[in-house]
Amino acid sequence: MSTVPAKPFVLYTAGTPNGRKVSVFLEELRAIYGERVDYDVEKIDISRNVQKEPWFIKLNPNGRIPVLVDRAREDFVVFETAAILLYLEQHYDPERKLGFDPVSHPNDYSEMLQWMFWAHGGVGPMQGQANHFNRFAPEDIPYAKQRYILETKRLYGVMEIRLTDRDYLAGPGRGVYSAADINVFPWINVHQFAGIESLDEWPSLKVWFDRIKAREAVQDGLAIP
Ligand SMILES: N[C@@H](CCC(=O)N[C@@H](CS)C(=O)NCC(=O)O)C(=O)O
Repeated sequence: MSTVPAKPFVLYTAGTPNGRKVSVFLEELRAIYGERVDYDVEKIDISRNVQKEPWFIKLNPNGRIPVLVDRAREDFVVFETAAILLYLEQHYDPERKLGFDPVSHPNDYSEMLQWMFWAHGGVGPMQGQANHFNRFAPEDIPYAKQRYILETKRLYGVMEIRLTDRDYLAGPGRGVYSAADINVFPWINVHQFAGIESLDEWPSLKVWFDRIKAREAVQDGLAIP
């Protein structure tokens, strides 16, 4: 009797921007490398706090999605989205199609890290707080609502500056599509949820957004879970 080999990864995730950073990246990898980077999806119901249950805390002490388990590397566990993308890039993108080699292209690699760290400490948490105070907070706090929306818009303006004469955030010339773009795209994708009606204020960001959104792998990644 033949057994079906397990897929190399398990992705514990939910339908949120952070979850989708990883599913988009995995779908982009799958479009290049096929079954070698296939993955099982375990949907975590964050509305029921499944991510705070003891079994999940063993995977990620921070109690948040997403988490990637790499069956092909002795069930190595990775949490924090930017760290997951960089891990996948290091081990599963030998052709460096979604990133840059730190040894042969150190400046491009540094630019990619700069934009990933910037988004990880900026757009993600600020837009997340804008969502919280505008949609979920048990009391109405106008100062907090205003502060996080304004900060999110300021950060969109930072991307606008960078993208004015470029197609992508990192890399030579007009830039090259990479983990730096995938790391922030799912947040821009839900700008309306945060109360930002349109991207018209940031025309270069809008062109970048439309270009990435049109990619088939991005559409596939956004559909998970
Ligand atoms: N810095 C973390 C943030 C992860 C995060 O905030 N995940 C959210 C969903 S987008 C979550 O799990 N929320 C549920 C909770 O905080 O309990 C990362 O990049 O992985």
